[in-house]
Amino acid sequence: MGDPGKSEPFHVATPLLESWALSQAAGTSVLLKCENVQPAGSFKIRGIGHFCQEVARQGCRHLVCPSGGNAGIAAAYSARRLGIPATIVLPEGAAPQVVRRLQGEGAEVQLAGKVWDDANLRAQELAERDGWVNVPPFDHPLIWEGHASLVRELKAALGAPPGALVLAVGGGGLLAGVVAGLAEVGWQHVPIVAMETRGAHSFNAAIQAGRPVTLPDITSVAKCLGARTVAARALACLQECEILSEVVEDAEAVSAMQRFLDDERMLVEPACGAALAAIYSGCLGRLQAEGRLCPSLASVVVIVCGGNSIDSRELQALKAGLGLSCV
Ligand code: PLV
Repeated sequence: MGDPGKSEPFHVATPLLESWALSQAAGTSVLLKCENVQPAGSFKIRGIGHFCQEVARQGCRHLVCPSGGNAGIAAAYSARRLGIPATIVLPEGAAPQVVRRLQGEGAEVQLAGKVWDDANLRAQELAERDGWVNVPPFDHPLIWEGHASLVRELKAALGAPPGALVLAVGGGGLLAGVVAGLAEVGWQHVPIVAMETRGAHSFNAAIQAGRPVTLPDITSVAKCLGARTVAARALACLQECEILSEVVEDAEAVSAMQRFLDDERMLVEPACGAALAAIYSGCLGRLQAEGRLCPSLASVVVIVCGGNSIDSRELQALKAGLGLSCV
């Protein structure tokens, strides 16, 4: 603790569990990569922990991180482990349990603007004004390098490549990290199903337009998928791997959260519900029927990205807001 020279990673190697219920729904073996059990509640600790350790080694004195929540918790957790002060900038309307968790990690919390992009501008100002190091939640090579560890764990657990990999896309950091990891282990032929919710679909919109697109607003409840513009690196990944971009409605993501809670007794954020909806809403089956994915997949890995901005009360409120109270 407090020794920036120490290089044990902050993330843990997560379980890879076959899900009976999701396998039934998909008609093929579904394996869950359980990033929800990471120390800071999501996969984010892989990349952000790595980034923070690197900048600490280079003498960083204060970290600032603009976040939808989970990147901030990963940064605050890393900062505490490294003995460096941290300021986390969240959009206004951030979940109170996230603010409490950040304060519990010893971080200072600032609220700025409506969406992540506003918080990002504020964090950049603070970094410039005060000489702090800005921790980018998704757009930095060290973040991708850290996330790539997830694929090394898959390789160690599975040996043979899965038939497909399902993940959620916000700013595209997880996608970029997974693509880097697939290249590293020689699995670049594994198709990736990249899930977003409508209203936070900046990756899909950019693909449709054939160029980077900035969404006018984030209207989805999956605020953690809400970077208005996806990282350029995420679009470059399209040249390196087979990536199938799919968009689900908020109601599909939220009912996937409820079904996952009942099936696996794990509660995740809407951002993660988007990935689970690939199975529960039948996207995977449709891609197979359309011939875009192999009709007989040996197995499918779903990255259960996790997330802290959720509790039982919030799940009820999300369902009520979407008219899903009876689900
Ligand atoms: N969340 C970022 C960006 O928010 C954050 O600040 O926490 N699943 C979960 C649970 C997440 O928290 C995020 C990103 C993603 C998926 C998407 O990851 P990305 O941005 O690397 O594509 C606005």
